[in-house]
Amino acid sequence: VSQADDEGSGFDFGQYMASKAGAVNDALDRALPLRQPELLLESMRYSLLAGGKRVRPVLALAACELVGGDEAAAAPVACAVEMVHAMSLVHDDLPCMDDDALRRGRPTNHVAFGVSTALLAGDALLALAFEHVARSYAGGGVPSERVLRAVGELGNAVGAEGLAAGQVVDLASEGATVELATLEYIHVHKTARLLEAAAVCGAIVGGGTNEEIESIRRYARCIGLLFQVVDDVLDVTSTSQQLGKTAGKDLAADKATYPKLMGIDGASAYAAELVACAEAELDRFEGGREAPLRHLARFIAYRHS
Ligand code: GRG
Repeated sequence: VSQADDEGSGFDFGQYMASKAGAVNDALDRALPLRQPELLLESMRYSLLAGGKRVRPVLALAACELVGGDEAAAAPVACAVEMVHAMSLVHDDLPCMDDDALRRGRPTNHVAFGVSTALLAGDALLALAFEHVARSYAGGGVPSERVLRAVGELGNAVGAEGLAAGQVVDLASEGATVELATLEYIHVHKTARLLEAAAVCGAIVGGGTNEEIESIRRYARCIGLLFQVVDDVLDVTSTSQQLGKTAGKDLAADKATYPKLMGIDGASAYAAELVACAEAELDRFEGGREAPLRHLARFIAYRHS
């Protein structure tokens, strides 16, 4: 996707992301202090506090502010979504799943701590996500109907209609001929669903109307898919640049990707369509509050790595 002219908007997205991600990192650190049993807690902290762009929690905070809520109201759901994300990466890397040795430039959790500890750390992070929400909102401030609705949203995004569903279909598709509809199903569930839940939970606790919440849901689903389409295109174009030829590693690899099923031009056109759809959902919001989410969509579309 080629870069739109973004100059003169007066919004510093890099600064916005850095400051929100910093606040999220501090909140996550406080939510998971090192205690006994140290091996388990170290393993959980290793994956939760090991960097990462923090796109999902920032999405929750930005969606909350977009509907007029206070950022502090969304902090617990923002942390919970990142805990779920961290656990999904730990489990995704396990030998029985993708069997990866590196994540964010470091040994994966099971390489550092062993498979059984990594499995338990993932389980404990998932449990902590819901415990953290329950405890943080117990003091009041956010109406309990909103909290309950957010918990339902997050649970749905994790389970048999969300991440777990996407993962099981992905694993079952290995080595098989994958059609576009199946590829889309995998990415809607594995990647887009948690981004969607992050934004929707933020909008729910921020007091958005149902119409606002559903606009934000559609926006987030578009950027979730966009994330994956751009990733697939970059895999091909960065490899082809390195090799000085048009066929990149993913076109040859035994894995379905958007460029493989739609061609590079088709996948690039699809990415352009997704960023336009995402931005169109923000048009109903006025007053500049939508700037962070607009810039986030563009950041995902126009990144180079
Ligand atoms: C949820 C019960 C339950 C089990 C997990 C393993 C699994 C089921 C699902 C896999 C989900 C998965 C790993 C999807 C890929 C998501 C994705 C695009 C990860 C990369 O996200 P970034 O770029 O990563 O935001 P950083 O490192 O920046 O956080």
